[in-house]
Amino acid sequence: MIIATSGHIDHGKTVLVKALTGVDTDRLPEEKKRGISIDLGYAYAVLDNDRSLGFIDVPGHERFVRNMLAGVTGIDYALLVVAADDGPMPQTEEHLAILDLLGLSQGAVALTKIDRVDQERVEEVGELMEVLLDGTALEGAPLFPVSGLTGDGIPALRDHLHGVARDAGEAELRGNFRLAIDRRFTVPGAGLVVTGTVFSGAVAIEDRLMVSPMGLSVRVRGIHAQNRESATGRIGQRCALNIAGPGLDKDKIHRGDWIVATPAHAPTSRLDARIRLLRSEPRALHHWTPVHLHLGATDVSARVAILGDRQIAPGESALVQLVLDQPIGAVRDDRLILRDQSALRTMAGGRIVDPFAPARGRSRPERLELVAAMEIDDLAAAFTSLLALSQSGVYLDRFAMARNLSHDEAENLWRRVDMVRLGRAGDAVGIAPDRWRALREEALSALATWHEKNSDRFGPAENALRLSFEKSPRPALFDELIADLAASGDLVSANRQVRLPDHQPVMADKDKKLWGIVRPALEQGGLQPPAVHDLAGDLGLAPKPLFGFLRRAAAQGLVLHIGKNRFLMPDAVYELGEIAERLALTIEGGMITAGAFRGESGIGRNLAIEVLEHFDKVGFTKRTGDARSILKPAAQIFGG
Ligand SMILES: Nc1nc2c(ncn2[C@@H]2O[C@H](COP(=O)(O)OP(=O)(O)OP(=O)(O)O)[C@@H](O)[C@H]2O)c(=O)[nH]1
Ligand SMILES: [Mg+2]
Repeated sequence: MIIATSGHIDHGKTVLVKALTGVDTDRLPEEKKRGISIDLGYAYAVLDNDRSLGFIDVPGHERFVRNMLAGVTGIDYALLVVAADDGPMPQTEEHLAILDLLGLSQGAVALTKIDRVDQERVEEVGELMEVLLDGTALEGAPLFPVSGLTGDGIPALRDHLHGVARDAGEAELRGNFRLAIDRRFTVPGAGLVVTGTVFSGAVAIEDRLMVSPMGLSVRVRGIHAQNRESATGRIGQRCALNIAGPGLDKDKIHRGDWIVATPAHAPTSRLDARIRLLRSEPRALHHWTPVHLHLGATDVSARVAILGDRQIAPGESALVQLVLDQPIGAVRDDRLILRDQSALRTMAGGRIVDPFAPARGRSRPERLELVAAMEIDDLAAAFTSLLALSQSGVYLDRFAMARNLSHDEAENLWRRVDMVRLGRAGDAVGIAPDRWRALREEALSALATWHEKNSDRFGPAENALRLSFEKSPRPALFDELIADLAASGDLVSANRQVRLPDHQPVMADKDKKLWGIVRPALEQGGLQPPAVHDLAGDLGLAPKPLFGFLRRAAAQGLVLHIGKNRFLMPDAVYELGEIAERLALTIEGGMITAGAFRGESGIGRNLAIEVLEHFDKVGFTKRTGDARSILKPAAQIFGG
């Protein structure tokens, strides 16, 4: 468990931590000289054989609230310190407001310096604190009168903290590993060490991690968890990680960076959040107000875009989009604090709802419905609501990343939820089963309508069918739809054209006769039948009408128009596709050039280029520079 102090300057936080742990956390010469804390201090107290309590001691000075914030965003338990002689002071209230905005409900009040006052004063300040805590997340927190100097009351406070830690047990392991870096230093002989609070997941020696948001890959060489050497570290602990990696040096890493498991590395600069404006704010919060956003151990300047209503009244909670000046790492539920532009006062705080918010349409009704779904705490309920709202499906990786789900947690969720899962790993999409059924039906009825109007043709180009939808699905989703319909035998897809299985294009008698002559000639031509002009010569036909006929035949799917003036039988194109496929397998990297393809297929140079261009057009290959890679199996594109 990690406990952080908080409270006004000079109220005895550091002395209290020393009384509890024996450690003086004021180490900087400047801190010694001025007798105040400036930066975060760290101390540990042994709890039992294999566990200890971690303390983060924060500075109380109003100028160092930024440091205080870096210390308290990831803690489990707040120890609010107030001096019995002074009573509550401005940073007592500001720190309490921060703890409340962060939603910290676990904590206690330490009433320090009781050696300086009489019992009556102790009771008086106790009552003042009770009133102050009223209505906050810490309402009803126990109060411990202590003296850090005489040791009075310290055993009772210590027993209480130990009891809380024992009752809490180990934090439940969840999510990918994320640690908010608050210090980094080099240790002679060991190298670079970063320390911080583990927000989620676990880490083990030899793990590969990523410094985020910059994206630097590192390896874990050693771990200290709660100040003890350990093979692993986990959520709810403070850890020091000895890391190594190419290009790594101390000056590249700063407080505020994260060190995370690679799947959790997803920098973002637009985040939707629910925030509450402090009741004590003098004015309503307006759209596009500049602020300082504090999240994890970082702080960045940002603007607040209010979703929906154009202002937030003091004391009110609302959804906002935070538009950052630079990217940070964040996931749903990360707690945040907003301070004013000049970093003089705390204004608001809350939690991230969607770390990957869109730049456009952020306040559209459809978008607000999605945000409402994402705000649902229950994982399966939130995902099911998103599915129901998302016409073109939910990107699974994105959902898992936003919620920081580990691979197993995500797979477990996908199994529990009723959905159709589409696409390949990396950009897999989940779609609601009834939506998928509706899409299938729309495709088939649009196709039937098309056939009715064009009974003499094979069928529409896939993209034309897509565009005929009332609301056209994304191309990638539509590809999945066609593949699914083809797999179930509900339609036939070939060369990016589709037809219903029982549709036979009607051919005029005259054309039937011509086809009887042309077909054998094309078949005989194999992979390289004559161009239209030569074919006309061979068959004793006029080129122009032959060309017209071949185009009609192409519309029926009987031949394929390749290049400008050549038509091939579909089987020949399929075979050429298989040749390209085999060729790619023999080449490292799988990139085929026109020269290699020509050599392998034995067809002429011009035709080879025209065939490859046709391959690009139908989505079989993709050209990069002078070479092409294969995108899909030949059977899928040409097999229909
Ligand atoms: N008499 C008495 N003095 C105390 C007690 N606790 C702290 N002090 C004194 O109060 C002064 C401030 O104590 P610190 O512990 O440094 O206060 P702090 O809250 O850590 O101050 P910042 O970190 O600067 O916000 C020091 O001179 C302490 O000796 C106490 O219980 N009794
Ligand atoms: Mg201090």
